[in-house]
Amino acid sequence: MHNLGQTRSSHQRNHLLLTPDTFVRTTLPGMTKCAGVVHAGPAMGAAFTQYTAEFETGGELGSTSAQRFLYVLEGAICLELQADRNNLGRGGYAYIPESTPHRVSAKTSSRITVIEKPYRALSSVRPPQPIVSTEDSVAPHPLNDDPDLQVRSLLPDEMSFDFAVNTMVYQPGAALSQVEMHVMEHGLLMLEGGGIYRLGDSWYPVSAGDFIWMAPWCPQWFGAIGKVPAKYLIYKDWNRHPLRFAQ
Ligand code: UGY
Ligand code: MN
Repeated sequence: MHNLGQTRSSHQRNHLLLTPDTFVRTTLPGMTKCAGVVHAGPAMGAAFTQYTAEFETGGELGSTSAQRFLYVLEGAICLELQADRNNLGRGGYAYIPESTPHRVSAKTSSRITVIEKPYRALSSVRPPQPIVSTEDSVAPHPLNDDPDLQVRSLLPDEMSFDFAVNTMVYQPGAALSQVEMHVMEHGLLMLEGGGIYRLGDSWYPVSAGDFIWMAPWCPQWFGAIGKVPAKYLIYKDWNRHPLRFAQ
């Protein structure tokens, strides 16, 4: 079915909205019984890549030498890491440091989101260790004292990490308290509900399944609309000096 060239997807200088009707599947090196939808990467100016991997039962992800974060959207996967076999279901996640051998396979038909980024080491700080956990085990905290906007930080707030991944849950009607403009870039996957996202000088209706990339300093604001909470998973680079080669 076609829709006469209409879509909510939009690619602008400082942001990208990708809606599921425009997703194109591809196979990345090493994937078996698995397809990838690449949402963000260096080809458009991002310093990280994010893709959704869609597995058939028994499917596998390829390897990477970059640090990798994965979050299970649907189904169940097995992560083999440092002699452990970790079973992760919906809401399970893992952080795998750079150059750490591991294997990701699907126990059933599954979807996960994957973030990969070359690590920016600091001479004064040891690189992070692997993390395997579940979102449920992370305590939420309100953003700017707003009890209707709860954030879960999936990675520890430590200098060794050069990026953060959080989930944010907005009760219906809740909104960011300011238009944010900051040096960090974002990769954002809408997980539940919807609302209006301001990106640059445009306001977009967004809902579960949509992906957004925000370049550094892209003006951004979100308000949740509807009768159910809106939830998204959001990546940002941080804890590093803005001069690329400075410590
Ligand atoms: O962490 C953040 O910068 C977050 N508050 N941004 C966003 O939700 N667009
Ligand atoms: Mn932000």
